[in-house]
Order: sequence, then structure tokens, then C-alpha cells
Amino acid sequence: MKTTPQQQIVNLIKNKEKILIITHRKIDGDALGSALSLYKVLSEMGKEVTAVSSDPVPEMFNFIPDVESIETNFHGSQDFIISLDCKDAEVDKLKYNLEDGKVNIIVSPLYGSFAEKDVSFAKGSNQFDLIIVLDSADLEQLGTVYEKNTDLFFSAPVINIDHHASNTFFGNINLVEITAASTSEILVEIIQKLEKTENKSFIDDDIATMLLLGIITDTNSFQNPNTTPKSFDVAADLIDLGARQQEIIRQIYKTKKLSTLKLWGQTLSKIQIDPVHRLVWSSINKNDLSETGAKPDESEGIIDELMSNAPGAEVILLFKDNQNGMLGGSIRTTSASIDASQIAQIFGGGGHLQAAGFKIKNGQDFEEQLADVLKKVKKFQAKRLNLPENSSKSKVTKITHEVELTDEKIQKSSKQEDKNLTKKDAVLEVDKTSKKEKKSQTLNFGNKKTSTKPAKKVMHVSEKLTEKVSNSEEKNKSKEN
Ligand SMILES: [Mn+2]
Repeated sequence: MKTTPQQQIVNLIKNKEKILIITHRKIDGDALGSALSLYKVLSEMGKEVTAVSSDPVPEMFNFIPDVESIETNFHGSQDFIISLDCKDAEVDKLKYNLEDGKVNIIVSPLYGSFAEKDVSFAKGSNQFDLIIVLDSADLEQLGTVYEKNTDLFFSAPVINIDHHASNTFFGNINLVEITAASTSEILVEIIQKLEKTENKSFIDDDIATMLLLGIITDTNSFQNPNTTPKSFDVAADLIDLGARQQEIIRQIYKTKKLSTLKLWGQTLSKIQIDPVHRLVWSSINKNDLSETGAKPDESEGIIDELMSNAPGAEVILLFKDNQNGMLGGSIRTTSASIDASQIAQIFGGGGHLQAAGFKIKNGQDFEEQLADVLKKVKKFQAKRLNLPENSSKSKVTKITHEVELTDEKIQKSSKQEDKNLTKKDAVLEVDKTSKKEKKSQTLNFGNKKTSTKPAKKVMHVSEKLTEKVSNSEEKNKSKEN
């Protein structure tokens, strides 16, 4: 009988003692919830456990018990071993002193003597016998911890537990469930199997809260399309075990710092819309951060806010001016028929079907990079929607300006949402009959009607080539979790 990855993981954990748990940089609720809960369970099993992330845990998660157990300045094994052969002598005393920036090790023999030939050197062996990577599509996503300790990942078996479609199966055992809404959801089953083999119950109210945190944040409170009946089932079990659901909701969704509110307001006021390519986007530059006093991680959640404020759009983008001339992009799509990770891949990124991200740095300033990215996303959409070749040029720009939403209009349109669905839908609808026989395409925006050239279905070979070239140019990886 073939053992399932779950059973293999349970067996491996049982037989190993020094376990490293590691999750992706820019640790989020799912990464934290899964890493911390597993850390607690394995510690209770009597294992020597280290839990690590490359970046500090955002303040918003401070309400989670034992959050300080996640190490953020991990150095791995840097031991240097000096060996002395004792076959011609016996050691009596061992001393050391520090002199002129040097360590002198003084070995006094009981009998015989030591010579230069008796000395040898070695690198310290790895202090872990098992590595568990959580919520990461590939090892690069682990950030500096991986970059500075790459050897470590070849010195012990690696278990890879994740739910990203772009997972590269880098582990010796890979438990990758792309239909799972979160890594925490997958982990609950593993922990329950460990409970069985250990004949102990591990999931107390704290551990249940950590795991529920992962499920709630990765589904955006069960609002994201990745939410499945299983997500609800597992969440219900966890609440039954004492998970503090209301505390998570209050801390994550109902407690916002003033700076966060200001940053959200500023970003939402800059919302842009392109009804032809069905795009909505906004951006956060360095001024937005300094004016509002917000930290970069306070932009978490804005993309979901953009989504709920952008009726009719298909692709939602948020651009961030990261340090050192790097542009970070988050992508959401409103339908499973548009693959967000495919868009992210244009820029060397990746992620899920409806939530993805990327980072690029090409020497241009933020606004130039942003314009470049938009151009490529528009091209992607134009191809999908069979739009005419020049749809991203003058005519569309004009439309874009006409329909740019002000906050007032956004509020109005979301108020109308319940009462008047058809009116809302009409905002960005493209007359689909144009795909067939009609010579012209009609764009409806409210009462306005604008004609554009007939839809084009065949993509030029040269376009394909250009795209391939630009893909390989931008290899700066970053993925949404
Ligand atoms: Mn996740």
C-alpha cells in the first residue's frame, strides 16, 4: 500500500528531533498561523524546534499568543570546529583568551606533546535533522534565510506544505493542495494525525486561534473565491476547539491605526479605471507613506478594498513603490476565467488563480515602471477580450478619463449595488455580439456609447515573440501568498 504524503510527514516528524520550521518573507496571517501552531505542537511532542521567517512579524499580529517564538534574525549553523588529534598526548587543561582580535586556544597536555600536524579544521554540522517549509511556492520566497543558508536545505530532508498553484515541488515530501484556501487548513489534518499517533490532543484554544487566523486571513474572512466548503468545515471545527474568531476579526479587520486609515483613504482616492480593458488600479508611492506616516505593511488589505469598490472590473492592480527603485504589484481577478498568476508571470512573479503578485526593477523611476506594467497588462487583456490592436491608444485614454471614478461616485455605485444590479453591470460591459458578425464594438458606460474598431482575433507572431523576450528580461521574483 502506498503511504500518503500526510502519513509520510507524520512518520518523518516522529523520527526526527531537531526541526526547523520556516515560512516565506513578509510573513502573513497564514504563514504565521501555520508556522506558530506547528511550532507549538512539535514542542509539545518534545522536539527541539526553531521557527523562522526572514522579516519581522507585522504588529497587527501581536495579539496572537507566543508570536515572539518566530525568530527573524536566524543565522543557521556557523560553527567552526578545530580538532586536535590526541593519539600522542592526553589533554589536561583547555583555556582560551582573546588577544589582538584573535582567539588563542591553549591546550596543556597531561603527558606527551602536540604538534601542528595534530590540528585539523571542519565546518560545524547542521543543527537540524528535518526542515518543514510552510506556505511558500518556492525556496526563493523564504528570503534572506534561504539566501544566506542555502546549504542548510541540502543537509536535511525538506517537507513542503503549501497551497500555491505555482509551487515548484522543491521538497523531499510535497503536500501541495492547490484547492485548499490556506496552508493552515492543510495543516489541521496533519496535526490531527499527530494527535492520533501520540494519543494526545494538541489543539487547544491558542493553537486553534493560530490556525483559524490563517484560514480567515487567506480567505479574507471567507469572502475570497478560494473559499470552499472545507474551509468552513475546518474553521467550524477550530471554533469548536476554542478558536477566538471574534478576537481575530476585531484585531485584523476592525482595528486600524490612524496612519493605516489615512493610507487607505489616500490610495482609494487615486483609484483609476479603464473600462475597455476592464482594469482598476491604484498606487502607493513614497510620498503616500511619508504623508500618512504609514509603514509599507499597512497597505495590506487595500487591494481587497479596491476589489469591493470596483464593480465591473476584471483585473485589479495595486502598485507599490518599494525601496531601491523596485515596483511591487498585487493582482486580483474577479473571475476564475482570468488567471492572475499568468499576468504576474509576465513580470516574473506568480501566485494563485485569482490572487498573484510580482516585483520588478528595471532602472526606471516608479511612474515609468508603472506605465510599462500597465501597458503589458492592457495588452494581456486586449488579447483576452479580442480588442482591436490600438485599443490602448488615444481613444481608450479618452474613455479612461471620462470614467475615472471619484470617491463620491464609488460610494454611489456601491450603494446602488443591491438595488440595481443591472445598472451596475452595465458600467463596464462590452457588447458581446461584436465578437461574431458585428462590424463595430459598443462600450456602454452609463448612458454613454463609444464605438471602437472591430474586434481582432488573430495575434501576430511578432507580438508573441516580443512578449517572450520581455518575459525573460524581468526575472525578479516575488509571489503573493
Ligand atoms: Mn497562504
